[in-house]
Amino acid sequence: MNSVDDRRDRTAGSRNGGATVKLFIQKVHSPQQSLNDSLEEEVQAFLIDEDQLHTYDDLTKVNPVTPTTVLKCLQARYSAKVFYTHAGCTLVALNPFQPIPHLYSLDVMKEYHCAAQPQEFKPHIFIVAEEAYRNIQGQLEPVNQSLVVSGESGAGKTWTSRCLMKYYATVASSSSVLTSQDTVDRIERRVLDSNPIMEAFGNSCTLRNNNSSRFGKYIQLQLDRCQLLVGASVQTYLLEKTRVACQPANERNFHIFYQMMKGATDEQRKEWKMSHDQSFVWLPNSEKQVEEDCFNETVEAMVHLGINEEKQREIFRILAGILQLGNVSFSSSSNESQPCDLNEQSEDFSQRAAELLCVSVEELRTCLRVRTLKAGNQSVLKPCSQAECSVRRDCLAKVIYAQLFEWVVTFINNSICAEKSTWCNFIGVLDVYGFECFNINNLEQLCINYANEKLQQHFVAHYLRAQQEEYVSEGLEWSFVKYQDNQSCLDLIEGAPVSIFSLLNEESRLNRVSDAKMLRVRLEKELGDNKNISWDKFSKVPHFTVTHYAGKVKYQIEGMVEKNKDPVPPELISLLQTSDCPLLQQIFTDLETGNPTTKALSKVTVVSKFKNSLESLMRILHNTTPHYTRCIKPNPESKPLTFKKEEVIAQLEACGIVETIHISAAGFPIRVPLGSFLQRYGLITKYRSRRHSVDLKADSNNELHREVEKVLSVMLHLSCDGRTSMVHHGKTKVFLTQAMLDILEGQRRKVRSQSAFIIQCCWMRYQ
Ligand code: AOV
Ligand code: MG
Repeated sequence: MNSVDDRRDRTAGSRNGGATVKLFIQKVHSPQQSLNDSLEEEVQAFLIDEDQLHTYDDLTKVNPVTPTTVLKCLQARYSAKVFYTHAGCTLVALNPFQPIPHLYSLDVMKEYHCAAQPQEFKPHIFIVAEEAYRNIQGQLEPVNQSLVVSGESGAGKTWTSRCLMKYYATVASSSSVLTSQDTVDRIERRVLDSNPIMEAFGNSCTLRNNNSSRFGKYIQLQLDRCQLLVGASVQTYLLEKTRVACQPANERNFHIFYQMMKGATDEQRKEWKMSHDQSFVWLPNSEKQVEEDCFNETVEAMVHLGINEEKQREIFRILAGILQLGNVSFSSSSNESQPCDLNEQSEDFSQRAAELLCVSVEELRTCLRVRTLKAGNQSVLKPCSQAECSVRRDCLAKVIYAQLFEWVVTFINNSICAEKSTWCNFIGVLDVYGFECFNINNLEQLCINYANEKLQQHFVAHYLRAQQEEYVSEGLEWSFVKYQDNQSCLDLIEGAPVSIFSLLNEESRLNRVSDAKMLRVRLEKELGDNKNISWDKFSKVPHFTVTHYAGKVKYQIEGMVEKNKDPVPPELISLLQTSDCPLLQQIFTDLETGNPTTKALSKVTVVSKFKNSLESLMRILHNTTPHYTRCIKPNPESKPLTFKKEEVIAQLEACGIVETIHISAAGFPIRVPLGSFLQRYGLITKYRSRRHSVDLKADSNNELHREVEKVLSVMLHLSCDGRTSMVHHGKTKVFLTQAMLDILEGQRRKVRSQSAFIIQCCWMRYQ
């Protein structure tokens, strides 16, 4: 096969579920690629050899394949500092938690990019990257690609996504970057620079990860006809905006605030009305040294993306205003008809906040402490309780931050997105939050886990179901493996007519304070039949437990409806619209002031918005060829080279790897079109390819089938016990286990070396 054919074959394979991709590739790195000529030995070598576990490049080749052997294999590889392993169509990436010199260097990129068959190289994220890149390149009708990176918090998703982006910014660059140290320029630079900005605004130091992404993102890298990177666009999902005003114990606010505090010049501090010794309630754990606290890098990236100095000043003033706002506290007034009191310090902080946000300080103080009730044409002012004032303050900070984040993302998009006419294909990189299960879980976790259910369904639909359908259409029985279909869990969460989401929306629509106990009763009555939901009736706190594909999660009902409504008092929006800050004016101009009407509310609740954005993401994913990378966190402490089995197995189960391995191993992971099969293995029965092409004209299908059958019967005979379970002759393809492929390859090598020997003898005789 020449290299062009190789490429076609590979691309077609990945489109059909990825199996043929591995056909002539997996073999090369397999530990079974011994030089032994004996078929017996080859079969023996296929059985697990504990000393050689680290050499298994594909988990589906570990034999027998069980969660235990797979775990051992990964552990052995991790100890040997091998961090990537294939698992059928998925790549498993173990987080080394330490820099690995040279693993991602320019030279390594070059090697994978220039290789005729990158899959022959050691498993690497660059194989996935290159495969997606070539898939577009080699297709007659190009198909967009998606790289789905998943895993739990701290597993390495964002790191991997950045790595993928760097790869494309390098190999798909118009400049001759592969020979230059200066890897990126112009658009490539801007695309990469979008990362530090988005991470500064959207990432935070949590208990699980010092650089935890608090939003999901799907970035589309736009390629032109010549496969060059000409632009990109970013779609973000569900920023955890509550963090601005409320940071979980021992966690921090978004990086950008700490960057400002640590990196500000005296002049900037003055402008932001911060003294050197000022502390901020909303900036806990400032003393913690976090690598990401580099203000200069963020500002530099902003400059590259075209955020001019004036806009930067506006942004930082707004952020400083938020911090000042966080220091404002309220105390109950002695007179109930009067608004809450502000002590002297809070007077001062609110003054500074108002100045930084460019709004009237009196109006700010009023908005925070007094509610305007509308009755017909009349407005009635009602002082808020101390707790309500704090909620309003937090709400103001959250809405400003969320809108600012959106503005930043829009700006980035305007700066890096190419004109539609200039690009024709894209490679999408999806980096979303992994499955979450904490001691207390609420709406945020429900949304995050729902997103993971959706992605799992996509994975199942695309890979496992496609595999099943292919078996059936090829006349194979699909009885050897059962896969978990998570449709009933999705029905429970988002289905129609009744689901958790629909009941939450209904409750949110009612103009009353929600009662968690009543809602639990309602949920039980309406959804009690679904096997994925359960209750502990004796629990004091009302909750429900959902059985997700990745495990059970207990969700607290209290607070869910309020979070779903996510109400913003209209007075606060009106206040921000009066700001003299051009940026605030801009970001709040279009925001609706009044409370949404009851009818419209169901469309704007948090779950409705999230569901809509996820559905549009799923539509995009369905129209692309997906490539899955599962990042695994080898230990919860983020320690280098520490492998904790229990942690890893839980993650392998949670991301469906165990199931994927079962499917790939229990089935026939290698499928070869009949013609290709004969081209490669026909020589085993002395079948000549010249005759092949001539005779095929006459009776192509029957001829093909007959010849394939001949090869297979020779092979089955050779494999002694005639293991028919290792191979299946389908209507258009031959389906093989890895073991059978190894036997075939071994036999092919043997026949070839014999014929080479004969030729050599003949040649010598004629000398
Ligand atoms: P996440 O994106 O999966 O978590 P990150 O990508 O932020 O996790 O990775 C966590 C940390 O692990 C990084 O900051 C790096 O220090 C380290 N790391 C990850 N991959 C590698 C690698 N290949 N080589 C070296 N170090 C690595 V979250 O966003 O919390 O779900 O919300
Ligand atoms: Mg992340």
